[in-house]
Amino acid sequence: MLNYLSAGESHGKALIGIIEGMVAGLEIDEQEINRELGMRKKVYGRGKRAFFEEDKIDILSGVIEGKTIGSPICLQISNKEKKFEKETVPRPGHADLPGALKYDFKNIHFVAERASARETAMRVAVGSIAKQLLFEFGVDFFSHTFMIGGIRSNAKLSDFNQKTKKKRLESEIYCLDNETAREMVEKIDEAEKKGDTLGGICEVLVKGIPPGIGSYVHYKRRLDFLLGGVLMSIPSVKAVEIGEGIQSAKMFGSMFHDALSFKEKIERKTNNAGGIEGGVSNGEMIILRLFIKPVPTMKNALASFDIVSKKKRNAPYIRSDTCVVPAVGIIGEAVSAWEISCSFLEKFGGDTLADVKRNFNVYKDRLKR
Ligand code: EPS
Repeated sequence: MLNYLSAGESHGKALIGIIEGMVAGLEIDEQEINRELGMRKKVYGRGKRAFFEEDKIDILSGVIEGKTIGSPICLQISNKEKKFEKETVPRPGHADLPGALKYDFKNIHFVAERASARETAMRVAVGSIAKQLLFEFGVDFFSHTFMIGGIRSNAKLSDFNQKTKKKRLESEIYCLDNETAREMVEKIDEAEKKGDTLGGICEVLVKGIPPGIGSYVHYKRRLDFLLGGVLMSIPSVKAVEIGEGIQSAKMFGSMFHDALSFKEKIERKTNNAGGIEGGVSNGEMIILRLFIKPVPTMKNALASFDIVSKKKRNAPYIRSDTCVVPAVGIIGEAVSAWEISCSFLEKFGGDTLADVKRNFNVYKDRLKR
């Protein structure tokens, strides 16, 4: 069983992650972890904090001579900014008020310190290790910006490769459609000028997943339950779509479901199911769309009140991100990789990477037959 725990406040000393249950013998590419941390951090629309935090991974245990040894892997990302503030006015839409009521805090920053999306830096590092495991089995991940503030990309992907990944990096907001990318950037600038924020949609794609990951036999093992839950846990994500899930509500069954044929291998002409049927991967690309709300910290602040004096106040503003949509795509890849690797090891598990490969190959042979 693969498990992980994270700790750390947004302006504390560091973020910590501990992974337990990772196989021995997996080569860990530290530079790749740092590259993905950089992609989450430095993207158009992020605030000032993203530009001075270094977000560099420090592997404290579990990896020797570049390979996992089966013992817990402890990861650390140090914070540059370490200071705790005091605040008594909650931001509408943030965890501030429900968190303060729940834990009986007079200082709302005690909530914001952990509710902050800073925590997602560690999730990207942990997810990068999960991706490195799955990459050994031909599984790969990609995300791109699909919509920002109502401006929609025309890029519709049925596949991706290294060229697609390179093209994404040419866009400052990870949008593959140059024309709309420019309009999206202008829209972010407009929001920034108005002291406002913007949401949108990003798409996360997973290819190379064999059929049979996840299970219909118990609801907690369904891959759609696991992916839906983990993606909804990313701060600002308000809805998740799998395949053409939203359109399906308006369609006839005969239009929505992906007809099957067999010519040497199983084939489907469409992938409206988004790679998951009955909570089990079906061998097609997994298509996930994340609907992201505008972040609630705004210069153009909404009405609120002081939880101590009970007096009317505007919500506080110090600094914030204007739009986090492209960063959420990178986080979405990471958390999906984590959930899929848990289900993957549940099916093919072993103590070493070689054990898992042996189990995987036996299964692949059975599928061929
Ligand atoms: C965040 C507020 C901002 C963001 C932060 C998430 O930080 P600060 O309060 O220090 O200005 O930049 O995100 C990160 C630091 C990060 O690394 O993602 C919030 O309120 O969630």
